[in-house]
Amino acid sequence: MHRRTFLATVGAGTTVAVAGCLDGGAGASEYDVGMSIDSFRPEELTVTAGTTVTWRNTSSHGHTVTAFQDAYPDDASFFASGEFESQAEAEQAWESDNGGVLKQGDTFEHEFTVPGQYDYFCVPHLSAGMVGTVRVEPNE
Ligand SMILES: [Cu+2]
Repeated sequence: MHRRTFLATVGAGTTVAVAGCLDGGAGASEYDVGMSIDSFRPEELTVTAGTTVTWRNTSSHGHTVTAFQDAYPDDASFFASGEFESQAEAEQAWESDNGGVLKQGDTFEHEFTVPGQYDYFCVPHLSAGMVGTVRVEPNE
């Protein structure tokens, strides 16, 4: 009897956890840029300053979101999945152990505070033309 009670408690806890998962799943489906087998969708995105952009790997292939070095406004900073400090560092990390990879369903976020154009790419699929652009307009 004691054991049965214990199992029932676990069952109830599991039900709660699953419900929480479903809620999280719905929220996680919201993103700004998705990914196909070899492209960002959309390739170009325009937002206002202060916007946090969310990328989501909506494909089954591993990708990265990696800024092109210096292809962003002077006052802005480098950004990359894996939080690397530079394009070279991100590329080296990918070469060694797929550093910075976004697997299916993974997301990456970056807040754009400085107006201007930001060009980025996917390290393993640059040769396939997997590049993207975020344009940030002044927030007035
Ligand atoms: Cu890719």
